[in-house]
Amino acid sequence: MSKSGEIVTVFVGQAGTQIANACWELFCLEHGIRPDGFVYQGFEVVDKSFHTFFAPSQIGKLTPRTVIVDLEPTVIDEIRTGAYRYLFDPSCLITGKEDAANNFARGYYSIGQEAIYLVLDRIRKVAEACSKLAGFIVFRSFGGGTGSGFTTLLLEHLTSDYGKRTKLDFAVYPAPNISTAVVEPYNSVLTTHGTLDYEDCCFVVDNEALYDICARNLDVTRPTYTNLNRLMAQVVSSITASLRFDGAINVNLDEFQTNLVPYPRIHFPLVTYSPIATAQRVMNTQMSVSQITYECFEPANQMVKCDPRMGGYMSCCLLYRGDVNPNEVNRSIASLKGMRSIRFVDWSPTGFKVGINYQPPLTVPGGDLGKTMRSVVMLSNNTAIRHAWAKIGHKFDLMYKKRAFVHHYVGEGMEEAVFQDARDDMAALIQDYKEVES
Ligand SMILES: Nc1nc2c(ncn2[C@@H]2O[C@H](COP(=O)(O)OP(=O)(O)OP(=O)(O)O)[C@@H](O)[C@H]2O)c(=O)[nH]1
Ligand SMILES: [Mg+2]
Repeated sequence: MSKSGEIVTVFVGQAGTQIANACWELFCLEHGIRPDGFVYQGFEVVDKSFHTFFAPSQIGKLTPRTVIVDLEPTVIDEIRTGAYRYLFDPSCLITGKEDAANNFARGYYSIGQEAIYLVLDRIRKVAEACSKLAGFIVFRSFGGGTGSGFTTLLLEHLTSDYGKRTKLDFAVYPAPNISTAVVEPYNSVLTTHGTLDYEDCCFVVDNEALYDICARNLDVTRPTYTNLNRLMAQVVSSITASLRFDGAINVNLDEFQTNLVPYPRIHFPLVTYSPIATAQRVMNTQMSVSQITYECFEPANQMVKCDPRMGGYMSCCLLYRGDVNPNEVNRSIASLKGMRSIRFVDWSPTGFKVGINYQPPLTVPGGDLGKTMRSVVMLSNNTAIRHAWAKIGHKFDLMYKKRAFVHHYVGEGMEEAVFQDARDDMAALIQDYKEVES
């Protein structure tokens, strides 16, 4: 995505909507914007880069360039009555009457088909208000019927309507301990198959990983979605910081993508964020550049549970924020390169790509994260992520062997053959990863 272009964000389903709450809360804070869309008095706006995410009106009201959609009303109704109700353009909060009932086929075929043209129309309105649309970022769960099915339908349409404009995807990977439906493995495999050719890059975030990080690093014993989403918003903020802030070594997302995606299908970078610590711990620990960089290679800090030492790195991007000295970054990387646990695949040089944004990260009042002077998000393409696909494929197989729950999908207009096609595609994806590894 080019730095000057605007980004239209689309949040889909319950997970998408609730992640929207956390993201816009944080973005508003970072850019000095009040919940009603006006800039805080006394906040001096020097850098207008954030107009990529917010559309300014003539009287100075800033409106997110966003569309939030759910096939049922209750989750979005909370925005309509909540503290941020004046922030959004009401016509961009779209709800239907009936959800997809955890069923990909309802989100993609029956219920989804009824809603898609209205949603595309609203997205068109937001896109036409951009001077130079760079692309779209979509947020959703893999497991929900709307998140999986409707997003698949949407990405297909966005591809045919907007051609080669960049499409990024933040997707919540289902975790058994907090997942809400037994059919989530079906939905996940169906949507991965359905969107593989229609998105440029997909950042997978595993709810179980978020949950464990909240419990372990942030002393939240029983994390709620709000805890998980705020952590996720922090990650999203760091990844998109270069699009919203001017900065010195401010490499744009386009360049990162070029480095991160060696083949079109191998587009699922592993995300790691550091530091993730409470205010208490932040006060007592020195979070140096080398320390936070090193922590990115700690598997427990990853947003997807898999062991990078079981695979090979194809590329590695480090996006820093705050008080970060480029020389220190170079020194940290040099010492990492000597470590045996960090193995690159044979055909890829041990290239690290670095971006630095001098605005320090912010944290929301009442949140779990302690405020730090600096932070880093690492995006690495590591072949070990195939184990996450294998895990979900295995769960799919257990149910599909018995044809369990299949009739719900067929009843909504899906042909049974789609199950096998989707599963085969996932097997092919895993095979693709194996091939690039050796
Ligand atoms: N991180 C996170 N995960 C969520 C949130 N809400 C739901 N999930 C996860 O998303 C999956 C369920 O999908 P939802 O997003 O609720 O479903 P939906 O897209 O609204 O689809 P339907 O309700 O089936 O129409 C489960 O794996 C949940 O654990 C949330 O706010 N944050
Ligand atoms: Mg729902």
